[in-house]
Amino acid sequence: MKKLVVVCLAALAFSCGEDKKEQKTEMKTETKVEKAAPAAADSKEAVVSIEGNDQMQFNKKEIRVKAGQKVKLTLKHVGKMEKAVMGHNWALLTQDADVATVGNAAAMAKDNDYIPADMTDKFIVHTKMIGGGESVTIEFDAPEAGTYTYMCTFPGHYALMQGKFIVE
Ligand SMILES: [Cu+2]
Repeated sequence: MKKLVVVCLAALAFSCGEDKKEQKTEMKTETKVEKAAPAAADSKEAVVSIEGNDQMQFNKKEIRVKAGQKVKLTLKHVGKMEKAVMGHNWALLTQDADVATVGNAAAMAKDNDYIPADMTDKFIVHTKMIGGGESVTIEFDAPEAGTYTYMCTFPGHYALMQGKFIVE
């Protein structure tokens, strides 16, 4: 009988010790999470978003980034119309490019996603063409400081769908 009581007490003490250990471990984990929480904003990357709609418009006339930044740009087509009728892309032109010249050539380049094959040197970067409800993200290094033009190369869109891309 005495033996049984001793065994029981021992078991009680043991389990009590275990509980304390567990609690300690939990507290440690919490502290760790708190420390790791707020990550510093990364100024090496510029996250840009721009929208195109069924009214043939971009929602921004100007985009500003800093020289040396990596640009992560997302184009979202917030309309409902199909790519074949109201397709949009986002194309960044070199400074020597003429928007109308590129735009008119692009209109004839349906087979190449409306990017004129003989003018690829006028494009710094461009997204693919998307339709309503779609979005596309590209990443590129900001070109050297200066003012550039961006446009949509879908036929007839550049008159309304263009803006300034300013690298500071
Ligand atoms: Cu467009």
